[in-house]
Amino acid sequence: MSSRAATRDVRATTHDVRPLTGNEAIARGAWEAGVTLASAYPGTPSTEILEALATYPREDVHAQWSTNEKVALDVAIGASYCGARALMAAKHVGLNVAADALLSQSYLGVHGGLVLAICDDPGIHSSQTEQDTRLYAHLAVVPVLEPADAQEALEYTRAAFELSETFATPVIVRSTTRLSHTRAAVRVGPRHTQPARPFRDEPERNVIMPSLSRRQRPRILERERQLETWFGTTPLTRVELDDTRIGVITVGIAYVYVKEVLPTASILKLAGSYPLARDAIRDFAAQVDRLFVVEELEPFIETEVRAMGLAADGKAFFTRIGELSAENVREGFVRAGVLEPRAPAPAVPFPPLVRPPVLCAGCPHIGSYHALRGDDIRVTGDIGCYTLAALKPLAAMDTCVSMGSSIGNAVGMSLSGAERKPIVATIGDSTFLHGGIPALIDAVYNRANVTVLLLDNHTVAMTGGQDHPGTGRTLRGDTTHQIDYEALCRACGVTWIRRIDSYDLAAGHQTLREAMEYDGVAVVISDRPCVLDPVRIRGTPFHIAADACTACQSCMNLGCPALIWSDDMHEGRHKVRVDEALCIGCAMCVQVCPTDGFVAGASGTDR
Ligand SMILES: Cc1ncc(C[n+]2csc(CCOP(=O)(O)OP(=O)(O)O)c2C)c(N)n1
Repeated sequence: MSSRAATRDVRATTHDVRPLTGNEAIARGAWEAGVTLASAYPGTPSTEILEALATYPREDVHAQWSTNEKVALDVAIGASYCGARALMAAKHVGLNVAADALLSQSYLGVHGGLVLAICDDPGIHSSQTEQDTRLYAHLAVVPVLEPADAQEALEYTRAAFELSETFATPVIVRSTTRLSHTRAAVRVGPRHTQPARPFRDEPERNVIMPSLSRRQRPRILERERQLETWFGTTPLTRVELDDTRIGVITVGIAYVYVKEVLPTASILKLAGSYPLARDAIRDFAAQVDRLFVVEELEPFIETEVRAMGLAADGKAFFTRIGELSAENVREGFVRAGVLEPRAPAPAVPFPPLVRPPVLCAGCPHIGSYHALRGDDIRVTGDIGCYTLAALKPLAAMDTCVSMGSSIGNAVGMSLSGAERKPIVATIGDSTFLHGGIPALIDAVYNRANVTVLLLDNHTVAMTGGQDHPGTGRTLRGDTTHQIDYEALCRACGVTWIRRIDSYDLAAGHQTLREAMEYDGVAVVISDRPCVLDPVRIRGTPFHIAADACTACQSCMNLGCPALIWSDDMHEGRHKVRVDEALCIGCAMCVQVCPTDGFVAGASGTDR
């Protein structure tokens, strides 16, 4: 969905049914609950929550991209302080960034309902790590609700705001990739506007300090106890008693797989994993002969159930790595002796082709990293489309840790005295604004000798092309202040700053060498819009003139997917040809071809 989709009337005055993804349903639930502020930093699989909220009327909800997840949560907390219902959304690793604020807020409590929609990525489809957000819920002593499908995503989000205000606590609604991105028929309802709850002018409750936290610590543990009772009695937690030989405790999307695989088993479907509804679990366990826990990722419930002295099986049969599925849950029950093995599925006649991830044809990052190829430079990388430059043939990135790490890593390399090569930190525009700026200040402050290559493609390409402060447009497409990177870097204390065109390979090469010779922090801004966003760029394609290719294969070092092997050979080596459907005419290949073989225009035009 485009973040700049025109606002249409998405309100419903009566109940009706709509096809919504889990993320759209979370947005809907928040809107129905009367949310008036929502903030997020994009990240798969959570991005569409805010994009969906931005399609609701402006007068209902202020929806914004924040510069990072901690800022997003702080913004939501600010709204909550003023009595507004507020939503913050992030992917699981985004909660790492926001965790500091979350833990404090748990102690402070909330005024207006405060809900965090956190989407985990089991299977690491598009993330740095595999993490189970439920562990954060426990750490922060805040409840976590785990919907199983899009309908529940809506209802649980609505309930989360009530829960938040009833118990004065932030509430996490946890989704996972499969739920966030699956579309289903969802019954929607009208919006419930909330009465104003003015700011409580009580600094002794609003300002965190040791005396407050010491006072609050026993209170939040009492809140935990009360929430445990709520989780055991809410209709969102339900027992489906059937064949009592097998009882399964499950939560979230795992419930759907259990139902598919064991339709007649007895099930305790929990509304969430923390605080755990222990009384409901004890009652359920007493009614079944053999107890299983089926949950995605960590043995979070299982460990607690065992600690309660109940015999239960879980991760011995159901994987702790990656996503659950109907297939692997079925296999687990086969291994546990509950189900008979099925005849193996017929083999697929030909296996699907493995397609390694590649940068797009004409991606400006290709030019930037082409200038950094070779063994004579140490290159730290960061998170974004450009992380793919670590792969062959560019192979121009040595390290990558987490968002914003590239500059700090480079500072450490420089100041350790253990690295002799010039050090270049490479970082995308959104990532720079997210977490790179403090590290740049650190580099200048501590007199590191590093070059920072800022890859300005004017968008958050990795997550589908969102706006950020460098684009000068908001989530709703309004024009706003646009960050001036040169002025920003200068304000951080950088004096050596150059701007290059990412497609100009010679200039990139030359400027980066000069930057590396500079003694101190140098910044090179590599500037070209992403070829997909905000509009798909389609220039005149190139082709290779007949017999011009000598199979030197220099152009193949670009890793541009529009350059493909030809069946024609020259001196035993494959020649190259252009996939004209992919080529956007960036002309980077033209600059590396020693025989000037590339010709503008579709093939056949030179014959
Ligand atoms: C903590 C965290 N938040 C969000 C993400 C999702 N994410 C991955 S890369 C990225 C930013 C990419 O934008 P940019 O740095 O501009 O590089 P581009 O992809 O445009 O090349 C985001 C938001 C993440 N991986 N980790």
